[in-house]
Amino acid sequence: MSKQKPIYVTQPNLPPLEEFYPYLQQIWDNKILTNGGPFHQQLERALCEYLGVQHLALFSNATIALVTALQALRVTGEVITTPYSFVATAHSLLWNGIKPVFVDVDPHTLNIDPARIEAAITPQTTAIMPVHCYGHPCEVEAIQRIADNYNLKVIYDAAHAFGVEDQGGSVLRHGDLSVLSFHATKVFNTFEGGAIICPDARTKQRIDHLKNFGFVDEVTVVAPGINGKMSEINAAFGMLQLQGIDRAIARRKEIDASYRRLLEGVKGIACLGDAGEKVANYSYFPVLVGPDYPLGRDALYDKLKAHDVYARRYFYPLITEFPMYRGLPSAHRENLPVASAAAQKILCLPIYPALGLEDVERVARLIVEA
Ligand code: T4K
Repeated sequence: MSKQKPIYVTQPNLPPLEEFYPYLQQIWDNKILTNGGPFHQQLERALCEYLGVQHLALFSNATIALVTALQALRVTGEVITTPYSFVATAHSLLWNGIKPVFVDVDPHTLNIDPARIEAAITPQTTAIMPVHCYGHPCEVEAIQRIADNYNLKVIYDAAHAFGVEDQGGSVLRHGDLSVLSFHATKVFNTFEGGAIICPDARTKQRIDHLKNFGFVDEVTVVAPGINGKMSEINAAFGMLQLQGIDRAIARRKEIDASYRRLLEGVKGIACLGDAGEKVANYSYFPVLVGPDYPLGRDALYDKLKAHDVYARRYFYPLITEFPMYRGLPSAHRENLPVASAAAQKILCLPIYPALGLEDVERVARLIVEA
């Protein structure tokens, strides 16, 4: 067994601790710890500018943001979504008493296949919740056409899509709302955190009320809101993180290129391509382990682990395999052949700014020498 340092699928990007002290000092000085304080306001403005979006509401995490986004648009009944995601996507529907209806994904992007959406629409359908999986944009125009034809809302789970742009600008401008995650494992992290991106000030105001118990002022509560607020510590850290974000994404891009070079031509290993985005964020490095590869996907996962390389099988099992979903008619594997096959083949390799070229070579060598 190797004695090398462990390499995890990701490692949060952390600036030198001393750089955070002045931010903490400011919080200690003004004693505003939460409830839309100065750092919260600053970070909302700074992120709108960085991402090129109009309105953004910060949250304590993306899961609460998804739950709130559905509340904000008063989504009910059935929502069409993808089984190929982190379980929080579908959980946000169950927390709202909404029935998820799963449709299969596109084999090239592993995002929801728009060609499958129409057949899943029923009189109860009120919305579509696609996921920009691995930060690769969905077929936003096709999805919007269907939504317009059937008068459906579109809420994007954009947890992976920080900073991603298509030809027209931020991918976050599509649909009615988009939700970002700033979890420790994400491209841009605030330890825990998230945000809803919305197109107009009125919707942002409703979201701001919903994330603060429904309070409008000291004595007025307009909705059964939740506590979804981001604290000042997280927001301050976000301000600091933003300074290094371009460097962090550039470093991810180099790692992505190194993997592609080192794994090129390895029989049975297919690196997932992009989805035609103009600016990518390289948030994950997914490979598909095919039948031509000498080892099965799980054997490769175990081999890497035995050498202290902790790749992850995002997204295996499919959401539809979990007990609270598997009884749904749309969760049957025959309904989801592409997603089911991908879940058996997928392996996400380590990618994060501090991963050195020698580490990338070490991971690639283990795969090449199977
Ligand atoms: N929608 C989508 C599409 C998502 O992918 C997610 C989250 C959400 C919604 C919900 O967003 P949040 O509510 O979380 O904001 C991780 C994350 O916990 C989760 O945020 C993420 N997706 C999911 C894809 O991955 P796990 O269970 O794999 O995390 P964990 O703790 O095993 O971490 C993976 C590796 O990262 C560890 O082996 C080591 C490293 N790590 C992790 C943490 C937490 C660190 O080095 N430091 C850390 O602090 O779910």
